[in-house]
Formats: sequence, C-alpha cells, structure tokens
Amino acid sequence: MKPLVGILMGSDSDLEVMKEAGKILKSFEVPYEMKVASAHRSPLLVTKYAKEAEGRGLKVIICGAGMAAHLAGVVASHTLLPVIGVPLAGSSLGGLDSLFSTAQMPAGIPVATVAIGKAGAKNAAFLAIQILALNDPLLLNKIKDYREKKAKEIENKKI
Ligand code: RP5
Repeated sequence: MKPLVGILMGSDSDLEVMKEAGKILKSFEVPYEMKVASAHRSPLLVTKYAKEAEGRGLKVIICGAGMAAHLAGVVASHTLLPVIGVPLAGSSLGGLDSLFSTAQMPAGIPVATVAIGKAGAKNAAFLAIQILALNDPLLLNKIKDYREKKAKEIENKKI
C-alpha cells in the first residue's frame, strides 16, 4: 500500500526513538515510510522530499530531530501537508534545545510540536492517525476503541 505518513529523522541516531511512531502506525494499519534526511547535512534531499510528498500521496509528515532541530520547520516551509515535529533529546541540553527549535516557528508556517522523546514520537503517530481519521470512518472507530480500551485499563487498575 502507498504510504500515507512520512516519518523523517535528522540522523540514524534518532531511529531508536522515532521507530516508536512507526510501531503505533503499524498497529493501526496505517501505511508509512521512514527516511533519514538532515536539514543541514542533506538540505537538498529534505527539500525534494517535502516538495514531492503531497504528489506521492502522503497526507502527514512527522519529523524527528535533535539539537538545533530545524528539520520540521524546513519541511513545513516546502509543503502544505500537516507537519508534526518531534523534539529529540541527546544533547547536553536534554532536548530543551530541540523543543524550542521545533515549537518556536514564526507565524505562517506551523509545526505541530509534541513532547520530547518517545512519548512525543508516539503522540506524533496518534495525531497523524487522528488527522487521517477525519476522512476515514474505520480508522476513527479504531482510535475510539483504543481510547475506550485505555480508559478501561485505568479503571481496572488495582493498587
Ligand atoms: C540532528 O542532530 C539529528 O536529528 C540528531 O538528533 C542530532 C545528532 O545527530 P548525529 O550527530 O547523531 O548524526 O540533526
């Protein structure tokens, strides 16, 4: 199946965290692709990817990057698809640097920024699923079922 979600990351050192997004998408049977493309080390590749994404059928792009994390912002500047940014830790600033770099986009070019690290990677996938579910009743039911299951798990917790 053609991928609906593109997961980009600035380095293969980001894979350990960003694969969490892939796991969630897979569990909801949402086709996705993963690629390393760096806004500073391979800027032409990032530009090409972002410009061609919509034409290739992608609906949402998730970008994970650490340090001076401009990947999501650069991608967002080249496409009208929704872009979700995952700030990654790993630097001496623990991810605060990437959080600010990803979230603090000037007005007009939005990046939907999620939490730092694995929780953010997972939430990026959930947000992508919710965006896709706007036009996909089956996917909407799946996400509703998931939420109900999670709520029941909490209700049934014994401590
Ligand atoms: C960013 O710099 C990447 O997204 C990564 O999080 C960070 C460090 O990259 P490596 O030096 O590990 O390749 O561009």
